[in-house]
Amino acid sequence: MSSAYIESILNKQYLQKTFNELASQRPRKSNAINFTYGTSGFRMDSSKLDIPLFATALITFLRSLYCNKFIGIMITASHNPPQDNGFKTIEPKGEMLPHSWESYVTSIANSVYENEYSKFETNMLDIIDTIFKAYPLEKKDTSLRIILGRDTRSSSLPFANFLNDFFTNLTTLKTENVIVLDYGIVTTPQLHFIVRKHTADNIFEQMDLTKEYFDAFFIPFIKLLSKVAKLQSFNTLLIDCANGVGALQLEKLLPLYEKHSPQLKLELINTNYQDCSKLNVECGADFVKTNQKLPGGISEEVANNPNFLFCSLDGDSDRIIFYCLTADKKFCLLDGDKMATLIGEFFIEKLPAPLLESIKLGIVQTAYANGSSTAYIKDVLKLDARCAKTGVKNLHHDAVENFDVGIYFEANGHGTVIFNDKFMQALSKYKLEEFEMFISLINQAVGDAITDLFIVVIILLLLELDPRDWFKKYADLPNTLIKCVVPDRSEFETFDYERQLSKPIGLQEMIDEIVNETNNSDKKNRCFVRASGTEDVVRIYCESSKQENLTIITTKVLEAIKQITNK
Ligand code: 16G
Ligand code: ZN
Repeated sequence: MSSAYIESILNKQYLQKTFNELASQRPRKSNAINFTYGTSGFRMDSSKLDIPLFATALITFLRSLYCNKFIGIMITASHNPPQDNGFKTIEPKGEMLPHSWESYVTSIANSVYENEYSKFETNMLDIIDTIFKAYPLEKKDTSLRIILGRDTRSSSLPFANFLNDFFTNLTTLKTENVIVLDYGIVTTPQLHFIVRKHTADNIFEQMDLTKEYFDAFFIPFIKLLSKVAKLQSFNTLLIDCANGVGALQLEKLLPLYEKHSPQLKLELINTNYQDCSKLNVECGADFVKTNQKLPGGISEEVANNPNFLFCSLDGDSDRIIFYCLTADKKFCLLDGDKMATLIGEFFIEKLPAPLLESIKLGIVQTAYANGSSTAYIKDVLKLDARCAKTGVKNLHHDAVENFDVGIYFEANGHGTVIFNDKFMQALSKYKLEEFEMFISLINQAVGDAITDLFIVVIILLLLELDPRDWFKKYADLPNTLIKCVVPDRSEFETFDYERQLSKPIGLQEMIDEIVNETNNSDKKNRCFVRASGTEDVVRIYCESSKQENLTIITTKVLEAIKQITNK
């Protein structure tokens, strides 16, 4: 396939007209935003997303033709405030867009801004040409296959409508060769599952795949729950749905769950997904993790009830945070680090020693993992702990490359477990029926709040572990995470998995000095600065064994950043 072929099936008049409409509303070059397709796609205030949507649509169109398979687009801004939105594409097997294509979609979004629109056509075709030079393809029976999904935000439906129109009009391919399936409001992990399923089973029409998704993970959950003799430490799980899509999906699941008369009660709060202005507001995984306190919507009586375990989903249900209160009302955060170590411990406990010795089992974290969790993994669990760059895609790749069983979690509650054929073959030699059922609870494709919920609940119940004892496994070092607005965050370049800065020149040396000045004999001070991929800020993370060091360090680092960036 060459660009000539693409041009022959591209409705250029429509492309031009669509662009003209968007371009007439775009800010002039001086006010232009530099769009970046990061690990979570494009994400920002929904009013600024027209051009990124256009770029995402065009790249998805090309990607679908190139792969000749279904490509998904998820419309969501996850845990961001209600006025934001975003898009990311999902590859045929449920993965994220390949790295090289991230730069194509970024340049399409920005080329629109950088040039007068009269030059646009040439530019766009230039990019398409570059893509097909880099990825030459023979012309074959091509069809356009797109799957759409969205969260509950008010801007999500108009964006989905734009995409439906765009794909229908963009190509001169015969109608039967243009398949756009709109799955409506789904969680991000559900859309990953749906795209994977269409690819694996060669399905061309829309089906009830959200039901299949639930069956895949919910049935083993129910079966494992029935194996728990008697609930020991908690009898109710209260799920904060962040007023998002998780509420809609779990409300469908709850009646099915109750039919099985399980011992464990599931209760939903913050379920008002119909009121878009409430999404992630004073609730949800990010709110709880950042503020280390209970979300809104929990009564005093429930908070004080020792039989409750709590958890919070985020706005698109791909991450989850657990928490509980001690008898003296201390808030116990059970975050991604705690989940990773819990799962590691469960594998160690349940797998026979010879099997464990024959496989590589390890945990992948990011620079944000609390130092105590990393020490616990290495010193107590005696497992390999690796660090990857922020963004689940990076952790996923690292886990696949380095482990037979790779547990990966970001501290913010985003993660899952992956295992390879070597492990599955080794496992099949032992008759571990219960463990095999446990394995089938895991959504290996992507971090998934709903399946992570099932995993954690089952582990706690099978190990008869009180959530408060889970919390006590290790004590987090005091830590803080703050934002700093800088003139240009792209000036901040990192190495060593984002733990150190190579640019702006001189800043890392200043940070090292600040960190060393206040270090105690335990040398546990740690501080790093990285540019956010989802907001126009840089983030400063700091931890220390002494709470009072945190303010001292971050104040000085903030000053150092100001000094360097104002030069
Ligand atoms: C995105 C990432 C998440 C990461 C966060 C960091 C995906 C699907 N999502 O939400 O994993 O923790 O960005 O945000 O990769 P930041 O770059 O603004 O700190
Ligand atoms: Zn999310």
